[in-house]
Formats: sequence, structure tokens, C-alpha cells
Amino acid sequence: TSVLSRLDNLLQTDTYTPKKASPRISIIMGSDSDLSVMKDAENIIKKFNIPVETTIVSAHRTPERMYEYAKSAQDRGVEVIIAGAGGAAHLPGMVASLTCLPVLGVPIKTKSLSGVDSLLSIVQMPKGIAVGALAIDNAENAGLLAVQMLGAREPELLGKVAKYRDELRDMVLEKAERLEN
Ligand code: RP5
Repeated sequence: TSVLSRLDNLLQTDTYTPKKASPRISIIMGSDSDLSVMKDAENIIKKFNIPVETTIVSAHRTPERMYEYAKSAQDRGVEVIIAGAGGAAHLPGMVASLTCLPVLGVPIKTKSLSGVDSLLSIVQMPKGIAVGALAIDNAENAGLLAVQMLGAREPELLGKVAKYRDELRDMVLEKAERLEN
């Protein structure tokens, strides 16, 4: 059983009520080819019943859309942005330069350079414009981190994160026990 399916009951029976109907976390990616990876961020955020939106915004192919998106995000009620991109992965950094909202970058694995290109493009930001860089293809951690950022002022939400970690721990302990017996 995956930890996510085990969490279904646990999290959905809890009573976290989103403060806003509009998306609090916004997930963007450079291409629909990034979607299979970025879905992991959406899935984990939905487990916490936080309103989330997912769309495609490309720094290179749709630069005007990227500008409009980044400039309007705060006014739309977005609190954290998760941006996935591969190769010359400028999307997280460019969006971060256009909004003061926190931006979490997910480097997407590439065929030619295995995603090291994406990672280095995202992580090597100049001082002054911050992007939080996650591991290659680890959109789930980006989603979790975004939830934890919202949770800093919402103890109920952080309590759910703690339960999630309890589930992770229990699954490891169960595996260890099976291995030992
Ligand atoms: C980036 O180029 C995207 O984020 C994607 O990871 C990569 C390849 O895009 P496609 O050519 O598959 O659309 O902009």
C-alpha cells in the first residue's frame, strides 16, 4: 500500500476548512510533458484539502503568460507557487523575479542530461531573488513543503503533517519487522 492511499481516510476525516475558495497553492510547469512528475505535488496537496490549481506556463514559449501569471498571483490569493521545469529551467527563477511570493522549484529529469541541467538552472539563483530548489523529479516534497509553509500559522495543518510522518514511520517499522521475521 502506498503511504498516500493509507492517508486517504486519515486526512479526509479530519476537519481542516480552507480559508479561501481560491487556490492557496499554485502549481505551474513549463510543458505538459512535466505533468506526470508535477501531479505528485497536486496529489499530496489535495490530501490536505488545500485549494490548489495546476497549469502550464512556459518561460520561453509563453513569456507574456508567465508575466501575467506571476504579476497576478498574489492578488488572486495564491500564497505559495510550485514551478517545475526541465532543461534550461528558467521558469521558477523568472517567476520569483516577478512576485515576492515564495517559489519552490522542481527540476524535471531530462533525457540528455538526466535533470542535472534542470537542477543547476534552478538552484544557482543570484543573491536577492530566492527560489527553494527541490530534488530532481521530487514534486511530492515541493507539495509537502508548500503545505508546511501554510502550516506555519495553522497548527491544525501542521498536525496533519505530523500524522503523515507517523504513517511514514509506521510503514518503515512494519517493513523492518517483516524483514526480521
Ligand atoms: C521545459 O522544457 C519544460 O519544463 C520541459 O521539461 C522541457 C521539455 O519540454 P517539451 O519539449 O517536452 O514540451 O520548458
